[in-house]
Amino acid sequence: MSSLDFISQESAFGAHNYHPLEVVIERASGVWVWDVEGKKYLDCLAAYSAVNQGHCHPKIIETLKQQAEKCTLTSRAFFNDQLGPFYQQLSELLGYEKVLPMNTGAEAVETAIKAARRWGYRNKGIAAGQAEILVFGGNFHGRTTTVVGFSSDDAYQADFGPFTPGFKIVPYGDLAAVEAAMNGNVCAMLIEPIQGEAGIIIPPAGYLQALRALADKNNCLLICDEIQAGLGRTGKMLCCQHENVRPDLVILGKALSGGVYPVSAVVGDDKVLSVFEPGSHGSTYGGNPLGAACARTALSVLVDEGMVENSRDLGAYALERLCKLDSPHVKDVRGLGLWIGIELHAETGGARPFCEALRGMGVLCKETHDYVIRFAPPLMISKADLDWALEQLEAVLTAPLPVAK
Ligand code: IF1
Repeated sequence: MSSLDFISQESAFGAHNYHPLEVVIERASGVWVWDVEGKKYLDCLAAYSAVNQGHCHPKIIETLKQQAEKCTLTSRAFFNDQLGPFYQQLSELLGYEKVLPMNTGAEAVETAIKAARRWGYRNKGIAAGQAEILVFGGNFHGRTTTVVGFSSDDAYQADFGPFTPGFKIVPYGDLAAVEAAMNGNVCAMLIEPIQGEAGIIIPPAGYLQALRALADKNNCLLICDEIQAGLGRTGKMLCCQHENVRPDLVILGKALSGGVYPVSAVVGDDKVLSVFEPGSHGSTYGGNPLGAACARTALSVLVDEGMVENSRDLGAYALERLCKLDSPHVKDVRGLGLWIGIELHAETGGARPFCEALRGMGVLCKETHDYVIRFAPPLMISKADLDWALEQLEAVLTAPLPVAK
């Protein structure tokens, strides 16, 4: 079958909740992917940062194979010999006492919300049913009904209501708005340290530190959603470490398993995570030995192969080079580590035709929010491959407008 055959098959039998670029990937290795016709592309999306370690990292795949042949799922009705070592490795890596494993990012966000509310009732003494969580304009934390209920984007929530109450949206980056929204019922603030889906929006310097101070002053929790920003993407293990901020809860997903298997987690101290007693929360697949084994290797290769430092160094280099670009189409270039947003002027008509032109040249990027090209290759990319990708980007951005498809 050709690419077009696969695309029509998806369109005929699948719900149309996505609008992918027209490339049908068959095979992948490191930063490279190949389509069914054998054309090779450099992946500059990295599955929205789930393959920070590169596609099909040999060590992670080896772990996957070995564990798959031994034991894949026990449920949490029994112990397994992979979960404890995963807990210890992740706790020690991030400096927290406890880990609670889930599968998808959205489930881990839900877990953090439940933890924060219980902590609010049981430790802070909030009256029953009154707990509030502050969230931020432009947020993206997943697709469950509770989570889209506090989105500020109509596309994510139109006609999916009624929604879970207890969330208050404040503008991202505005400290005074947080202070104004603060009251005795607030049990937590839930924030992305950099907003990915919103267009790689970086808050003002010192903002996270100030939120940390506000959380302490008002006895509420600071919860960082590091599902996309964490695990090396911004050039630190966690994005909040750029400001030396230690959240009460850290939410991880995506790259936690290097893109081979869904593994997510909430990491925190006993003071919060001890609100869960047996029976109060769980998941059939959460903490399964296959996922736990993959996650251990995914974390090890991130550290052992210097991917976080590579993200920091090559990210700074790429940002500097893109900032210097003299392009009539570019309004702003921003980023941290290998996570760069190139915002185009409204007159260009949007980022999609640029991503399509790049696809033709062998570079896969994805637009976000119409005007931003998101550049986020796997963190193990070499300088030579990065240079090649940047040359293609520079060529597309300095040429006349690509024709919209
Ligand atoms: C899609 C976006 C990225 C996330 C943060 C939680 C989740 C995500 C900060 C939920 C997920 C994904 C979801 C995926 C595309 C992607 C995405 F464009 F939608 F927003 F990366 F930018 N917190 N982000 O970024 O994790 O439940 O999906 O495992 O929904 O199409 P999940």
